[in-house]
Amino acid sequence: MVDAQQPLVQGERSLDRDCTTLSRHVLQQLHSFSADAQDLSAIMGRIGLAAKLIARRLSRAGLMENVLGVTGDINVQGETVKKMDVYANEVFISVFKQSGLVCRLASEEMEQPYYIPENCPIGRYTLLYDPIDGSSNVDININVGSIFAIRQQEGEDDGTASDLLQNGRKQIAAGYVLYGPSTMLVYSMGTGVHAFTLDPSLGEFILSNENIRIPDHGPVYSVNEGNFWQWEESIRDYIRYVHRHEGYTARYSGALVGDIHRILFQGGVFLYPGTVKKPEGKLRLLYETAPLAFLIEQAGGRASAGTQDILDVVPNKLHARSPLIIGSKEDVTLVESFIQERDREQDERLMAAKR
Ligand code: FDP
Repeated sequence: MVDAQQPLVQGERSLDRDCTTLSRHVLQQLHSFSADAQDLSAIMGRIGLAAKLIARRLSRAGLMENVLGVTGDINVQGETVKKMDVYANEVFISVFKQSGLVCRLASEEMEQPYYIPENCPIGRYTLLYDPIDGSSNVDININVGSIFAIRQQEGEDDGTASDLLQNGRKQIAAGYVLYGPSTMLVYSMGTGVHAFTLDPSLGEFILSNENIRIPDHGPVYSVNEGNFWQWEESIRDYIRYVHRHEGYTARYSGALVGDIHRILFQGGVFLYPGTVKKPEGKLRLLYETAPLAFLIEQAGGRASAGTQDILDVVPNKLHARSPLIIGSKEDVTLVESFIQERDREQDERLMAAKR
């Protein structure tokens, strides 16, 4: 007879691990079975479902008609829309329709938030997401990602979702999905950072890394150096510094999620700085830089917009952009020191000119 109190010795650990699904893990993190905790657990479960649908389509994309390539449209950001962008955007909407969980979805692919009125009386949450991050990689079968954040609706919505224009510390949860050799979902609800790997045989995300800590320093610097000519001098100073010192190595995949994933586990820094013409850079605050900043801070790293922590930046519109310097604490601080140095020199010149 099996004694229920006695642990099963053989295979016990792997069985326990296989049972730690995403939804169960959220409830464990919240230490609660309250209605609120159940809702958040269900939201994460739905995000997991969206990830599985997207992963399934990506894995067969080369064999299917009308999956790869562009739609011919230009999105609200002025960027070419890929068929996978549209599909993935619709997947997130579909999984949250009639869920009673989320009242609004805001995404890179939609100018205005998508309202699900039937959910609104009960679902106080808004999902912000980038359905396919790194979409230039889609057509060549290289890793891409999805980024998400959950925020709570604050006050009445005036029809423009202006309550979303708040700093990143208001995020309740954030994370990303990496569609790589395996599909991984990494999330935080403000209690550490945890990674799940999709087990295709079970069709479930299973806990693979709990309480991930980013190293304080790492060798990787990840930046599109083709933009060197348009950067501020301070960023060029930093890049010249790494070129002249031993111990650095460059990695840049073209998908933010992949580059951040590497840095989360191995340390280093990712930069997408502003340029002289576009000081706010390319990446979007509400559904790209703020969710990743939330995650990396939870792992013990830092995320900066140059002179301010990303999580303190308040957007002035839904699709606002921000520069991003993110990763290991020491590496982000080093990049900031080059910015401070140039700012100080500029202040001194201004003072001298006034005298
Ligand atoms: P993409 O436009 O291909 O979706 O989200 C923006 C992003 O990719 C990031 O994933 C990626 O790091 C960056 O842009 C790549 O931009 P560059 O080609 O300008 O380097």
